Amino acid sequence: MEYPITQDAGLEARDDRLVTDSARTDRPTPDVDVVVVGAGIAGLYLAYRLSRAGHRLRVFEAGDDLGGTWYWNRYPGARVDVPSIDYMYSFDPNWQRDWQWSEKYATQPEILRYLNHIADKHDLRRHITFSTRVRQAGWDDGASLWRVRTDGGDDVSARFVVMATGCLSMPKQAEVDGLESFTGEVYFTSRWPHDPVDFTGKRVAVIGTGSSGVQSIPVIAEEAREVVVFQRTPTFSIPARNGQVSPERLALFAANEADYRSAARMSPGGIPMERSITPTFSVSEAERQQRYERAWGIGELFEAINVYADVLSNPAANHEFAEFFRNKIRAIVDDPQTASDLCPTDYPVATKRPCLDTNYYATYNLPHVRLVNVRKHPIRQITETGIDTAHEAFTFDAIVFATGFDAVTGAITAVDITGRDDAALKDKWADGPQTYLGLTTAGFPNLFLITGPGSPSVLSNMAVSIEQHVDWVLDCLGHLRAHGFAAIEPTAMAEAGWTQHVNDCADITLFPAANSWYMGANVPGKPRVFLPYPAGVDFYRATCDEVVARDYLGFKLSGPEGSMCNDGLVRRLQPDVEMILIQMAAMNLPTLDSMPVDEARAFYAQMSTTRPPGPDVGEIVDGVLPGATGDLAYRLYRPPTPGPHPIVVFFHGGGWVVGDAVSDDPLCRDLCVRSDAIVISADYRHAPEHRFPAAVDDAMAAVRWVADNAEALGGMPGRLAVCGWSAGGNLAAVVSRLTRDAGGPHIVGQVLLTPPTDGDLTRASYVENADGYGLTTALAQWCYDHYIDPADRRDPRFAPLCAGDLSGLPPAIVVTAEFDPLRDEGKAYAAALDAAGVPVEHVRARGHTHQSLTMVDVALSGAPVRARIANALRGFFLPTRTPETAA
Ligand code: NA7
Repeated sequence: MEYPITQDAGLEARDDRLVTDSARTDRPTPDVDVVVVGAGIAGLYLAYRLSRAGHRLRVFEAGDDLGGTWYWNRYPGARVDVPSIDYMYSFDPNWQRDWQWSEKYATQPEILRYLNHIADKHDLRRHITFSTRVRQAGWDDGASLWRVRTDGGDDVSARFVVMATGCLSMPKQAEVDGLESFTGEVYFTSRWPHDPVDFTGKRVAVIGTGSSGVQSIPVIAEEAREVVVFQRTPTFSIPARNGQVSPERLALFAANEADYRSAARMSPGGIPMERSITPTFSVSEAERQQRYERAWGIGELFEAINVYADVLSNPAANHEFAEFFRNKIRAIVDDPQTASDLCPTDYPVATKRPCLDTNYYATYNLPHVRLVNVRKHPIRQITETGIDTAHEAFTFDAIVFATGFDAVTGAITAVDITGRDDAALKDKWADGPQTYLGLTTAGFPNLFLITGPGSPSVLSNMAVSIEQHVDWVLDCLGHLRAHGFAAIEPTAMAEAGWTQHVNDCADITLFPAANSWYMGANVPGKPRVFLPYPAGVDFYRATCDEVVARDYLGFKLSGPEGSMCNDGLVRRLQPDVEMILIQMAAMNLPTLDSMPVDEARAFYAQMSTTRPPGPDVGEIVDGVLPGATGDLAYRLYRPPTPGPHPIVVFFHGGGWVVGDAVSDDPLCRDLCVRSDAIVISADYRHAPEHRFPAAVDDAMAAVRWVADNAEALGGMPGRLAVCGWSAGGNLAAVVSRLTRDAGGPHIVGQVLLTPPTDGDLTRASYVENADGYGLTTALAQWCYDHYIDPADRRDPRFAPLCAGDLSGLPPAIVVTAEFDPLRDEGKAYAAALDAAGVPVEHVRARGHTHQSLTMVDVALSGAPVRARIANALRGFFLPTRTPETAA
């Protein structure tokens, strides 16, 4: 179906009056406007908002009563792991008059009482059908409505379906043989009986040491005669330090609740808290240890994860923090072997859900509590009387499964949902969920997922994320009504873009390194895909709001009177690059082209002092080499491996005007270590004092000198490549051709990182990226004007793209960045090399800017591109490419 780009002329905007669908259309009137699946925190808030907005609704709930997660998870010790005061609805500002939390972390019964209180206070039960599971929901395209069937025999049509099914509500199967033969008691933490369970005097097995195990084990151990914990993966847990609600927090809250809630909405995790921007190793070890101790002492998960900015991205930072945890475990647990088994070592801290506990580790010091490491002693089977491992037969009166959930997607795909053309959602998601904003999925019109995959959900305070999603859905329904649309659905492009963006966000973190339920890794056969959105509640909310502000960007809206589609991608930059640009914009720095040259150079040098240094190399040597007219500084980076090494002559960026031999220091270190080659960053004379072709002459002189002195420098003669970024990339390309024409020195390969190749300012990339991505078109123009006269700009020593013959040039890797004014000329040069028969690899760096690929340890998304550069260099240096064999 074709959708016009703009709204149909016949559709004038209407006000927000409630107009039923039947008033607008001769299509069948559905039984209700909205079916909601689930009556947990999300379902209750939906019932509240939908009913007050005049929508006819039905809520189906499989449980016999409301509460969702808090209805089912009644195991001993079950508590929320976000402070109670943050884990509640914000829509009812009068709550303080009729509700008080008794503890910092409320127990399951107290939370359930709170939810019942809310339901009663706002008369929500009348919308809910209990003890009824939705089995099937099928989209009827002709009638433009959903047909929903339940196990109670209901057959209900609805314009919209909202899945409020929760992220941790579909329990995992037991996955152990022989359970049916066990004659004792069997419990699942996720389906705990309503009547009290008495373990007094009993021998109890607990399988699983996630949050449910960590919370329940100490409480079970208070009663039981013997407790044996079967642990597959140890967990990182910090003491909850539960008690009274903190008076400071209450005071903050009481002072201005609206501000407090608003700060939560604009925070990274849904709890008022500043995002840490301090990298771990930017402060002293003593300070770091103090900071870790403080986090351990506060007893709040978000505080702990937020100690430093790079805990979830820098392996070394993560390792140090993990070691702090392991030391705590070793200090608490008496038996060294048990302590060792309890220490997680095979995944980075916080990449599996960390836990909050009360006496968890100390429980293992009790004489009747024992830990079995099932990685060493796998469970073979459950028997009539207990559990057999490969080495031991245990006898139990009760077995408790705390084995977790088919998280985030399990409860959604458990319903047989079919969309357009009877396509099943389960099939569509067979290789992993695809959503737009975690709220909607293409091919399934009018289906909303509350805290679905691709939204912050389980990485955030669920109460805040649920409200945000429900509010967004309500606004959307209001918009559809007001504008006469009956259906909304994301486009394939928007969905693919969002799925890519979520993966991009995950890929710059350590999350994918763990076999966690965030990755779907806990369920046999489930695709390994990172499920939640990790960039934060604040960024996520801003994105959802932006989609609306841009006329429902990425959605098709349709109705009897017409349709509209404003297709596009809401996030195109790499997430870390976007964050850097936001921070730079907030600093409101002057632009180089607004300054006199000397000031620009000083400013450029000053900016370089605040960046991370890049990786350690074996040795750094500063020296001078003879340039075309005088000495030039160089810096040599030697790999830590034994030499001799191949050599890369590197030319720095800076528009021929700013920069020097050390201004691309982190990039050169990175290249050196990754490619295992000596990198010699050679300076050249700068404009405007020394205009074109001074820089070219110096670059040629540097390459000749390095080739002549390769052995003395520790290099391998004949294994010489050139590399440059920006203006330096231009010089590397120019030198490659000039050395070809001069018959030497022989260059085995050229690395051109976002190079100018003809400076044609009329290209589309100069127009599209004129502002906003660091290098502006005005700044590029400023550089060209300082460097070269307009009359010389077709000289191939400035414009390699204008060289008549590119054949026989060294093999090349050309990197272009999507949001770079220079993108199109780099692309054109790669194509020209290819056309001339030069082996060329063109890397299109998606979501990157002119500069971001050089930001080592800052824009982490650039690392895979630099890895490809290093890989290309290693290829250039293979013996088959040396002068003897190249001919
Ligand atoms: P989790 O966090 O998924 O924990 C489940 C635990 O059960 C975990 O230690 C699993 O080990 C273990 N497990 C799962 N299957 C098996 C089998 N077959 N054999 C042995 N051990 C097994 O679920 P929870 O209910 O504790 O917590 C869920 C969330 O609720 C929690 O994160 C909070 O957000 C609230 P594994 O790690 O998979 O090796």
